[in-house]
Amino acid sequence: GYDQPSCDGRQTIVHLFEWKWADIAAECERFLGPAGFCGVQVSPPMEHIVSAGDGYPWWQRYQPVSYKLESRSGNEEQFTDMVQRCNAVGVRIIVDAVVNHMTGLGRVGPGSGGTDFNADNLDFPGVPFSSMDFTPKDQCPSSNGMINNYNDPNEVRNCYLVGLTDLYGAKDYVREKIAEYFNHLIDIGVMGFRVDAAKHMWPGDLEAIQGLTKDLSTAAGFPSGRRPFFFHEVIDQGGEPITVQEYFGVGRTTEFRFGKKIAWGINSFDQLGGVYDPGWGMAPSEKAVVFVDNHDNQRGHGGAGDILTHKQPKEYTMGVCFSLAHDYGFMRIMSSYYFDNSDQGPPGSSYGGTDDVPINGDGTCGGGWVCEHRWNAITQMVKFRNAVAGTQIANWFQEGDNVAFSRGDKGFFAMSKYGSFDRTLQTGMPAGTYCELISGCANQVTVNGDGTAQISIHNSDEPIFAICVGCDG
Ligand code: QV4
Ligand code: CA
Repeated sequence: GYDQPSCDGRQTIVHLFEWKWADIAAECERFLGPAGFCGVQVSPPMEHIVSAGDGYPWWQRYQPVSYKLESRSGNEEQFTDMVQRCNAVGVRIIVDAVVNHMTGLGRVGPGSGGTDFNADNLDFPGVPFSSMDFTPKDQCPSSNGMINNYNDPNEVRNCYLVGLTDLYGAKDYVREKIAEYFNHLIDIGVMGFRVDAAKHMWPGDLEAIQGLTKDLSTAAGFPSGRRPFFFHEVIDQGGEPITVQEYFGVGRTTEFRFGKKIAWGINSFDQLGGVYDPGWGMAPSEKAVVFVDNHDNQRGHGGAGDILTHKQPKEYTMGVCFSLAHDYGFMRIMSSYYFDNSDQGPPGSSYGGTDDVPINGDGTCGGGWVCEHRWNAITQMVKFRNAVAGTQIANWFQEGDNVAFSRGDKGFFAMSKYGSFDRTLQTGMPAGTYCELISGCANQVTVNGDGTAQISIHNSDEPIFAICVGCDG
């Protein structure tokens, strides 16, 4: 079904936000493949607006001009090369699909691929879309045509989101053009799609569009009959009529409440036991995509507030590592660039381009790229999550600022807020000597015949402990 990623059981994807295709290809080969990542969520690959007046912001790329693969990250040839090289090392590509709308009103061409357009005339010849392909005004209940009232689903789905020209998803031609875009990407070899602004699309329209998509490409190494993976960006924090549950028939949904729960739990460890809160309407594990932060809420856009980011490295490390150790949802890691203001594009965007991602001798990134996915503890916990896949949390322990639990009999995780912990705990694991992952196996841990082990944490930057069956660092 649409909710199953196809990456040989690997458990984590990383959003390489604003990276160029050539850099992603290199990162798959030199890092993500060996580290056991399932895939990469890439920035929207279609032609987008170019806005010098706004300082070439990152959000240019959420205003589609056409479905030509000509973006700030590269052209179609570079995109195809990336997909092939990542696939070859078992790392799959997930495309950020912006199909609720085209550009904002007032925008005119040319776009990043040189295509002309005029948003106020609803004229996008690069697809082509014309005025008949946008949601008719009489379907939008708001007085100014914009979304103002999130309590009215008709308004949320039929009006313009921040002035973005809204595609009429009920129309066969629009569905076919979107499916054609998806099928082009499937033919190139991608594994799936993050559907941007899915809350602003009718689930029935998504079902129809997805129904027109091909199975994944066997030439790209996917088993025959495999459906593309779909997850839908629906910001549901409770309190609005549109819920994630409406989208379960068309794949997974983004679970924004998880990131908030993690932030609260890192602040106060006694709340960590309830990070999955079905009583709050959170999606069940097999329907949720989870993340500590995303490209919006890390900079105060959609769903911001009470969110941990790379700006608090220690708390962020704890939040991401706890999430990776947990058994809830399908996990996405954010990989960011440093920024001073919330519109600022990636390194190099001040001149309209994007800089390469340089890798330092110690494996960290330079050039203004944060590369959270390369932070030691986070990288190690990606391996842990693969090793314990399919098991559930057991042997829960929480006391003050310390927490620990096992994943079935496959792994044991512990975290101590102030980096100082010594305790004998039941690990639920088979007797033996294990490599402690965060120390890179500098520390060896003995699990006794009765499953107990001495758990020690003495590290204030990465106050985390992890062992797992079959993990040798
Ligand atoms: C401006 C005015 C409007 C006016 C309009 C038209 O503010 O009042 O009507 O011009 O004249 C940018 C600007 C925004 C501008 C708009 C249109 O920030 O000021 O409107 O462009 O030109 C990203 C950014 C937005 C950005 C958008 C398009 O976050 O700021 O808007 O890209 O470039 C809700 C949704 C959720 C959404 C979240 C941000 O439910 O779906 O808001 N999240 C996704 C993406 C997000 C992206 C979009 C949706 C839109 O994750 O990154 O928005 O594709 O919660
Ligand atoms: Ca819409």
